[in-house]
Amino acid sequence: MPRYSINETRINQTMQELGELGDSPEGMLRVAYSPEDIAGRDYAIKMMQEAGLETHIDTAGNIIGRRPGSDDSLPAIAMGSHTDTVPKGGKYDGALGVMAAIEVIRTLEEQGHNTRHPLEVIDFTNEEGTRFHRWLVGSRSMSGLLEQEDLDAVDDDGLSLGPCLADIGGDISRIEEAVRKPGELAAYFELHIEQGPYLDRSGTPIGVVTGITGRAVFEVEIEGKANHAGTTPMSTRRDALVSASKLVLAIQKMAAEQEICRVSTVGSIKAVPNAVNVIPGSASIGLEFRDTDMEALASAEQELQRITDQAVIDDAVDIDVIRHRFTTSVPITPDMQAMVAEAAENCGFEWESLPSGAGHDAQAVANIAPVAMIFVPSLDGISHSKEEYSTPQACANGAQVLLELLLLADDRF
Ligand code: HGY
Ligand code: MN
Ligand code: MN
Repeated sequence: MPRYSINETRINQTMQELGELGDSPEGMLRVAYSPEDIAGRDYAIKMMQEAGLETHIDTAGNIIGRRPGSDDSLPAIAMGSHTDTVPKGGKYDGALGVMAAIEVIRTLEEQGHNTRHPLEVIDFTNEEGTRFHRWLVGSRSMSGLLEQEDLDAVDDDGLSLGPCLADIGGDISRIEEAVRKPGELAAYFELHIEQGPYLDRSGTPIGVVTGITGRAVFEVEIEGKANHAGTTPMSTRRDALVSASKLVLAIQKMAAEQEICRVSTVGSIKAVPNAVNVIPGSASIGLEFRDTDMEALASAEQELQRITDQAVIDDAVDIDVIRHRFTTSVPITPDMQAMVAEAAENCGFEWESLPSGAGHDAQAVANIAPVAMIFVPSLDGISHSKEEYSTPQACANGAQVLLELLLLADDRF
């Protein structure tokens, strides 16, 4: 039996209320640093304060709510995730981890339970990386993993990170102040929806995450020759979009048929001047590879270079491959996995172990603290879409296990 029970109605109410902020008929629009994101952040701060947390925003824009422990000399145990979403995303990705962490604090308050460790609830900013093609910005800032390229990044519409950070209470000129050293946090726990089909298919209520995937993000820019669509013979064309389209299929084959890495995705494509009667003079595709094995990502990068070199010859185009970002895969230690499993069992839940195909803030925080992740099922495995859904019971189950995990860690660390 769990020591305390979270309030199932309340956690689902806060999920509902947060889900209304930035909602649209096409899905959630809380893209990092946008007015919609700021509305979601303001709500998270309000809920943290109502739970009695002392809140502040660090120079990287992360929202941190803190509850003192009976022994404040101990490092804090942190829980959290992110409230920013992909464009037209879902209501549960990230949001559940932040709202459940607040629900845990509220339950401890109601029970008058003082933990030994100070506790923190963290809403990390720009986890998705929709802005600037750089993800985990808040958690990498806190974990000392930010690079100069992150600070220099300019968005598709020419905006740089500095003013965006200022809009959410951060300060790029002092961003290094957000860095926390190993030892400052005793542990970090993240509850998250699985975003894949496995728990939903097996009917298992709780996932014990064994590791978090690595990821390699690229942009490929193709230069051909713009020309008249009506008068230019097919044999003389240097069509950048045709070359890009062949690359899209070749990149899909790398995972689907050659099995070079676990998944490969081309998520964006642009043609210039994007007019039906002009042969596209230039085109670009945004793509990513994922695998828990970093060797596989290195092989994928080599194959990408090979197929683009071949395209230069075959299609008489010029090609530039831009390497945006490599994120290292992170294993969750066996003892942290065992503690999640024990928490699930104490709550009376079946559990199963599985890796995360999605990236998470926990993989950055792992650089400075022991981490553990809890998954709950995503209906039909859908995520990053307005169809994303986890049942109220799944959300409550996850929050319950998060509370139990926190109490186990507070006793043992
Ligand atoms: O893209 C991801 O894996 C995560 O949802 N940000
Ligand atoms: Mn997420
Ligand atoms: Mn996501």
